[in-house]
Amino acid sequence: MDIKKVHIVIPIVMAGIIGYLGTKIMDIKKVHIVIPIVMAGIIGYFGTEIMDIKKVHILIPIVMAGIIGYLGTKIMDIKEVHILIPIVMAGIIGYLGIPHISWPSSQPVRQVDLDETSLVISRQTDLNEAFSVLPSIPHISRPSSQPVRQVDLDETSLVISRMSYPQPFVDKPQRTDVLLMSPWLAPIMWEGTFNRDILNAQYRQKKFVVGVATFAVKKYVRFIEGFLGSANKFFLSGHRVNFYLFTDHPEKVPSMKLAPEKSLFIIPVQNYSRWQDISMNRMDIISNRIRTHWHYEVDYLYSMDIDVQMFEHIGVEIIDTLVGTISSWQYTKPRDSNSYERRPESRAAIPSGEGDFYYAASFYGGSVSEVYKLTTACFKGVTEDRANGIEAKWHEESHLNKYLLYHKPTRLLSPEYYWDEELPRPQIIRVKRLSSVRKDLEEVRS
Ligand code: UD2
Repeated sequence: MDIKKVHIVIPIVMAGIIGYLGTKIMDIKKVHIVIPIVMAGIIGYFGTEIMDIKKVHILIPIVMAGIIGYLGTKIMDIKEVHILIPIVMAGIIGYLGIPHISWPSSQPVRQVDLDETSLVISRQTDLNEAFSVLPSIPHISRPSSQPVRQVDLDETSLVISRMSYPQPFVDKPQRTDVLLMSPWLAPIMWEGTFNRDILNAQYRQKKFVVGVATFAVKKYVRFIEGFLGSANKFFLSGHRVNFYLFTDHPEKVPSMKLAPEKSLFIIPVQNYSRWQDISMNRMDIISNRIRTHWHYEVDYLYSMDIDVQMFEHIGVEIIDTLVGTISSWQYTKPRDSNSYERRPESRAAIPSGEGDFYYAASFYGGSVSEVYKLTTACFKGVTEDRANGIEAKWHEESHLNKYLLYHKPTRLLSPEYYWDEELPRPQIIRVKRLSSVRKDLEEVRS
């Protein structure tokens, strides 16, 4: 039963009966007050007992019904109208009830992590015990018998030490030439919009460990040195980072001295004859590795292409729950002319007229659990496409774009964080933090 719709239907049907009774059978004007009140009481009762609607919904239909009855007896005295007025009023009653009820959203607003179910149950027991000692006071809302979260009240608050830095002013935005916030209020990282010293001071206390997953399969081993050398210097400098390098040629990984807070883990991986499969299977490998290892090893995880180099600091401003990078190729294109997969047969399809930014698969990440959900969902799409004999336009990048459209990133990295070397740099790109390495595609993928 769709409980919400029934809330409109019941009063309309009831009101129809009221009107009918009023005009055809009883023809006693006073009854027009009594019957709708009784009926409305029933509606309200059903509303509160069955449908989880607030008590005020008893009051609204009763008052409305009183007005209906009054109008019927005192003012109009036209029997036919008794059908119409209660129906309209009942429609209003139903409509008033709706905003208080949560409608099932067409877009998921919360993703339930099935692995957390057992945790929720144990928290419920604790809370119930704690509240059972309180006296029963009827007019005070008691906590739901099903608590949905538990806040650790004993957690030590993070205090950052006194620092000297330029004062921020609300009427002096740091940048006026670029979008600083998405429509869902996710900040977009641009040079000149944040103070890295403040961020570092906050971040250091949290002692997070960040993982970076990158792949160097077949001829892409040639990019390892440039990637690791620059990442060692510029990627989360001074913070703990584990680089996880997947390769089919572990023996070709150059020996490199990394900063003390950085570690390199080399993980053998098979190769595939098609470069597209190497790229797409990254999603599956990352998802599996999170479940078996990374879940216990790192707090945040980022996936990065290997054929890149870093030229400026990429710091803790990239840390958030779900992070996407806006593609340097398509950051000004209208949504209908960029590279989304639009064929409805593909699981990566985004309907025409939809789309926020075009995200690059070369750099995305977030908390380990969010990246797990993302990679699992994207690879499921890849697998279903394979079974249906279709491959998305830009492979796993298309699936990533679909995912990030319906699971909005909590933070966005501007194209500074992946600038394609082939493009001329416009003024708004004040720094090129990370850039692709020029390559002969045919040669390197052969
Ligand atoms: C785009 C995406 C890339 C991926 C690809 C899929 C950007 C900037 N990059 O890059 O993330 O979605 O399209 O079409 O949006 N690899 C190997 N060996 C190979 C081939 C690939 O190790 O033989 C790995 C390597 O880590 C590489 C990554 O896969 O960085 C992506 O491949 P690519 O860089 O050749 O793909 P590209 O430049 O078309």
